Amino acid sequence: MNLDAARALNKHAVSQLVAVFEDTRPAAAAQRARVLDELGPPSARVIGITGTPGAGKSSLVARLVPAMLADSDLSVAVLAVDPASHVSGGALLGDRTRTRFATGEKRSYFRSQSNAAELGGLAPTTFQVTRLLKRLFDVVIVETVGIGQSELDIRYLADHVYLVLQPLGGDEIQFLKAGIIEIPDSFILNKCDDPAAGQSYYQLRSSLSLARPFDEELPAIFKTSARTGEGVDAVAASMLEIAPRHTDADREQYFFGRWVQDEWGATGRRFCEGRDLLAAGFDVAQARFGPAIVEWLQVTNSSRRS
Ligand SMILES: Nc1nc2c(ncn2[C@@H]2O[C@H](COP(=O)(O)OP(=O)(O)O)[C@@H](O)[C@H]2O)c(=O)[nH]1
Ligand SMILES: [Mg+2]
Repeated sequence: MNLDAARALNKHAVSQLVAVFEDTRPAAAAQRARVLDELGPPSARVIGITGTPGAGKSSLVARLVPAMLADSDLSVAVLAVDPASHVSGGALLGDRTRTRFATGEKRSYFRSQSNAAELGGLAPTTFQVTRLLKRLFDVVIVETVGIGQSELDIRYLADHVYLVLQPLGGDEIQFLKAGIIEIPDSFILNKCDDPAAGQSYYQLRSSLSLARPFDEELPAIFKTSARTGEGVDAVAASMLEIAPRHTDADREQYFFGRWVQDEWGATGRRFCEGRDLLAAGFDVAQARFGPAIVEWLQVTNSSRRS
């Protein structure tokens, strides 16, 4: 495990570390704790890019990263969480972003994850990998389809969430249904090279004021074309100014709860009640959870029998 090479953003060294953060075996938790300890506190902002498949997220990210690199001396990592199909579509969509990256550029890094376990949203290890990338890069972009529970996940994961929409030939209702209500912090109307984009922009604005009647200010709506590059610089500039939203402790609390739910269900939630499991840190809590809950169940069962 070469931490110095990873700190210097050597792609192979970074990928080796990423594998440790994607490793779901209990033993990996202790290794993660050591790596995080060595790397020190995170400093990156996490940017979420969500939207239905086909809206143009990957194409946009492939344009945004070079724009951010050109406008700053920051480093940027992209974590693309592809919809389930590891057989066909997913990997290809990831490759679309990858191939448009200048692969020789040291300051950028691309990784894709498939989220076979869930419909849309984040892969179970997405949070883990961002914990690492936030300590190596200045900006971490997470591309994901956002549906249901995962929309809340991305809000906890990211300091700012952009929802990418494409022009819809239709009315305000379609934008309302496209999930514009609460989660996104900003909107990107992509494919503005499409003649329908002008009308869609006004419909999106009016659906937003309908959906958020209590907001003092409507969130930003950017207009872009990943095809022509129009509007990309404005989005990139806004991304470089994002402020932190959650503390790492809040994030760990939230994603620990998600992990317990996924792995142990209702029994796990009950075991957590009234226990400060995170006091010893996220990774230690994860490593100890299995043995601790088994012991608790044994004690509970034997006291019930006696
Ligand atoms: N006309 C037009 N097509 C676009 C634009 N951005 C993406 N596309 C196309 O839309 C399709 C889906 O793009 P992709 O980036 O994979 O979308 P994702 O599923 O949201 O990541 C591809 O065929 C792209 O070439 C755009 O700004 N204008
Ligand atoms: Mg994509």
